[in-house]
Amino acid sequence: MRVAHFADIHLGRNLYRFLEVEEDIAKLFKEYVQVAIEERVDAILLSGDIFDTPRPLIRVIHQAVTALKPAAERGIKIYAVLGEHDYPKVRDKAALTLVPGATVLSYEGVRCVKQEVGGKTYGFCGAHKTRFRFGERSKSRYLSTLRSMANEVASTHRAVILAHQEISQVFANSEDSIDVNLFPQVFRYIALGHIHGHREGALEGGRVYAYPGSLYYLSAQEVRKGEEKGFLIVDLDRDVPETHFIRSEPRPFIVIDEPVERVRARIEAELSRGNWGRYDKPLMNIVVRLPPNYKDDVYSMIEKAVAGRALYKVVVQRGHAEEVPRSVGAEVDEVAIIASIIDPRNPDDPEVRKAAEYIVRLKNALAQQGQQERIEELVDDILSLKIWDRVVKTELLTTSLVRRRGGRGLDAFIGGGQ
Ligand SMILES: [Mn+2]
Repeated sequence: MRVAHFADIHLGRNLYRFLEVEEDIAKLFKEYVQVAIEERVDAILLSGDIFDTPRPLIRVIHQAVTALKPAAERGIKIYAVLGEHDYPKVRDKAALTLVPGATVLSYEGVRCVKQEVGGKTYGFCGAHKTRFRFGERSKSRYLSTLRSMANEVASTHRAVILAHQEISQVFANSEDSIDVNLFPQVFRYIALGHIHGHREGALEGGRVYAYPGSLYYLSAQEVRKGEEKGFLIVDLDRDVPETHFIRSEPRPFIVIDEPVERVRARIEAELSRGNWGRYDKPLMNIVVRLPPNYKDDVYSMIEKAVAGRALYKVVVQRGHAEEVPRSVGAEVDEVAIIASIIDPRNPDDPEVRKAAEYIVRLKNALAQQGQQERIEELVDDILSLKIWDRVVKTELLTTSLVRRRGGRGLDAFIGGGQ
């Protein structure tokens, strides 16, 4: 049995507000699903973040349906898990459940499904996206879920697990990482999603893990890192699953980062190379460093330099990034101050300190350009902390105790007016 493995398509991505980006992504996805059909795969795996948001526009849902329908009509199964981008933030259905033929695993009850191909049975399980920074408990719960899924498919010829997850082999410094060796042995192919570049590796017991990465450059950061774009065709029947990486053709993306006096020449040099493959123009992220007292209009200078030859975004940085102070002063302990506001009675409680630390990180991220992803992640982190329940309840309890002490009107509410 052969499968196509995609992840992090981010349909509907609104990059620098260029509609072209959304259209490019939809087109590439449809095209590579077609390639998967021609490669005669029996299933398509979607390892999360297929949509850029949990509530995509109708036209974006339509893009997913249009891309995947030809596969479903040929009897190719579609298995998916959700990522942090497309997981509903409120009680709702995931947009992917609207795609005919798609089975979203570990979302509406079904964790594993079996599929017969050529007289053999294959098992496909999907693990829910989980963050581990809130302690060992969540990690052990995750692993026990994986073990019970492994039991469901233990008797199959080959078992595959889909997970939108950070693993320590790839995300060495992330608090949310898990060692992929801990995944049950029964899963011979670990179909991962999350990072936007291609990564894969072999494990003991003839097991393979892989991130196909996204099909398209979804941020300037990915260009700086030189990520490879594409998807995987995987033969599950070999002793060790055999992966074949198919490179996609994303719109060329140029990142320029120059002091203002050099930016013009650099734009010209990049654009005069001018081979954009199937595209009429490249994407460009132009970081311009300005001296603090610079007064001229950089935006119109750049507009003239580009002259309609690129889809570009300008990021202006005044002074040099290294010189921007990250906090008010080294002697001010911002975390301690915020912790004492969150919970005046237990400012040293580790959970309170952690909440304060995330709030400081969020403040720093807000002070920088281009930290959109990081900001969203931090807001999620802060909201998922358990202390809010306790802190907010304590506050209410205090208020109602004070209230009972008597007084009238507003006095009653604020505590008896003594
Ligand atoms: Mn992700």
